[in-house]
Amino acid sequence: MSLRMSLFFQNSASCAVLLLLCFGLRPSLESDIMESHPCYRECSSDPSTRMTCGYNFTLEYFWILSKACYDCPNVTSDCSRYDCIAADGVKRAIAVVNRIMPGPSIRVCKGDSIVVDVQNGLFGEGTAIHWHGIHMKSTPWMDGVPGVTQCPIPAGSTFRYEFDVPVAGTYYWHSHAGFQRGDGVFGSLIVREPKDKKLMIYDHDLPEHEIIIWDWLATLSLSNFLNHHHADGDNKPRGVLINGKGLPPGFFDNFSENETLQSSGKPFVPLHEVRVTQGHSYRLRMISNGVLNCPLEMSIENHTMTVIASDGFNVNPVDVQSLVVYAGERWDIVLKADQPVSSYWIKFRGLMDCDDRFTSAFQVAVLNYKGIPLGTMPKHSIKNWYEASAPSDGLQLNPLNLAPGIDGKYMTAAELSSVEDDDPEIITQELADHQFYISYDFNPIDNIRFHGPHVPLRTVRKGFRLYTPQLNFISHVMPVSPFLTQPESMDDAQICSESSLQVNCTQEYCECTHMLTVDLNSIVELVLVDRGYTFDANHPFHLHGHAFRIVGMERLSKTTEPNYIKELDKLGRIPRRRMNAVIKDTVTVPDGGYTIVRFRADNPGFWFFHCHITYHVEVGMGLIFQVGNVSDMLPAPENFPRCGNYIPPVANPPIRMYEKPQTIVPLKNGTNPHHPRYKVNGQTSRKPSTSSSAGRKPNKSGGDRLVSNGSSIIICLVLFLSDYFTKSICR
Ligand SMILES: [Cu+2]
Repeated sequence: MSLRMSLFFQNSASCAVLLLLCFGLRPSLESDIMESHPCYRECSSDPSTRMTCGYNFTLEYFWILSKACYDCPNVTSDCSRYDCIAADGVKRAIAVVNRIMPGPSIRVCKGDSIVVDVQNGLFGEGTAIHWHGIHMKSTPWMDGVPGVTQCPIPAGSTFRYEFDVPVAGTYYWHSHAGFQRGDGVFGSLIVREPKDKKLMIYDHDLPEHEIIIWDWLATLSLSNFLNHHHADGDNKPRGVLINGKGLPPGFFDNFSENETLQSSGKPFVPLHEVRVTQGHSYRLRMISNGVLNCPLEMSIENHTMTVIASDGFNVNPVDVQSLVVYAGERWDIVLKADQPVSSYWIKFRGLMDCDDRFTSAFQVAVLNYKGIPLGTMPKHSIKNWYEASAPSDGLQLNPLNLAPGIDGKYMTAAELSSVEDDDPEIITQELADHQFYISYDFNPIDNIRFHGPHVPLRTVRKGFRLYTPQLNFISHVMPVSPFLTQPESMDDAQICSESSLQVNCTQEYCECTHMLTVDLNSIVELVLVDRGYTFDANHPFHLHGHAFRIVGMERLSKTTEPNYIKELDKLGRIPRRRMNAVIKDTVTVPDGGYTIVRFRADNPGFWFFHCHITYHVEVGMGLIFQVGNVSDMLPAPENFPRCGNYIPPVANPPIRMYEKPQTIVPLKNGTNPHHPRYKVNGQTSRKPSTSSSAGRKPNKSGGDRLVSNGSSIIICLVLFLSDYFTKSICR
């Protein structure tokens, strides 16, 4: 293309953007705006071209279909207005950055520096941003984990993140505080490198082909979490979003058999559209911001996908028909536009808590070839979870709860081959320097946070029973002061691990700051065991500060125990992969099986390791790795924000009133007066209600005795007298 031609096209694009702006509309793709950042450019190997790339993030609570959306989705163009977040067209509260969802994309070149000023505009709530997959080797205090690498950024204040990106790959950023990630605080972070035309098996690597997928609730996550953990609310995602767009759950419920998306005339928010030119090939960068237990099975109608990288590390390309993506994973795929010019569905089907036993959550995006008008959709509709399934005859990568070895139909992540150089010691060393068995399940234990002495697990009905996901029967609690930047505040009494605890945590609830310590530069092996007794959940584990090699994966049975695996290992029956083991930073474990990972602990600091399901990590399904001694770690910058408890000594010991502990030990199943036994499904004998249980306390014998106290007597007296006088006066 001549320079004049290219300028013409650039100017045409600018004119189009200008016209849209005149009408208060955003360009059709968010990427059209973000592409204008000077750091999104052709990458060069010349070090002098490195840039420092600046971004401003403003966090705030916001609303789907706010007034900025005018008449969206009835007027489709209104959905593209500035500040309009339309999502799937279902109103709810959200937390977002710069009033877009996903938040701003960061697109830079390998070797650049990134500076992000995060302004916390959330109401009275702290935050921190984690740069998922970036190892922060020279700036460990920028990892963005409150309590581990920094203090929460207080509401109203601004924190500047500054770090380098020495390794190219597909990453993403997200809030690591509370449930903000699930409510919209996340975005892509893509580090490109100079094109090596000999190695490239695709023609284009475009911003519009970054695709973030996640499961979506009907309300703010916190509200849903509280209902699930303190009452009988469920924890099932209602829907799925693709780059923040999608059809609402139940959209097709009243459709007749022949009715389609187009023929119905029913308004909906425009779907995410991937555009390609026939004969060209494209790198799609898939990012999962998975929130709850909802792995997503992805497939593209009539197209084979070639998987070339995961979590930022290249693999020997594999052709697959479908791919299962777990929370926190990234997958890079080459899509060849080798089909007739037309419109095709990109299908996402929810598994586990999103499957047809629960919410049947699914979503679609559109693949449109050039020549097909923008906004066109395939003539047939994908109307339900079953129609969103992947073709059954092709290879599926990263399947749910399956072991390696099912040739031709399934391929686990462990069976991929890395094309990165091997670290000889990680691969060939027979025994790692440190080996940790990390097993987990949902434990039926009286977690004092949700099953305190007044509502022990065994006394409440099924819908109210909450089983606790723990690592080695320990619930991790974040330190109040970050270990990395305030190591002097570390309180040994709060730190524990399986080996240091003196109590039987299988019987008693154990919570502490769960920490494992390893020597700097040692080889660490983690044997992750999903014991698999309670629920068929799936827990994707993410390691900060390092990537690991997957050297083993197996499903032994429906359930398993770490001791059994240890015995098998002694007998030499737990093999480790020696060559080309795939490198990742997020991995899942088959239920009733194990995944073994190895990494070189070469990044001194404190690094979080955790399940990437928000509800699980927030109740303690994580732990901290201390890599090296504190003296090995880089000191945080001067004036780095500090935090912690303020409990100064007082001159005279304060006198406090403590509640008398309740003895409810003799309570039998179903005899808790707050939760009398009753059947669900319309056969209710007596539902617990706030009014009937108010004023009742369990007595020592476990009976259901009405107790009065002084205040209730006074209230009754006031009501009686006011009633008496009202009636007297009115008569
Ligand atoms: Cu989990």
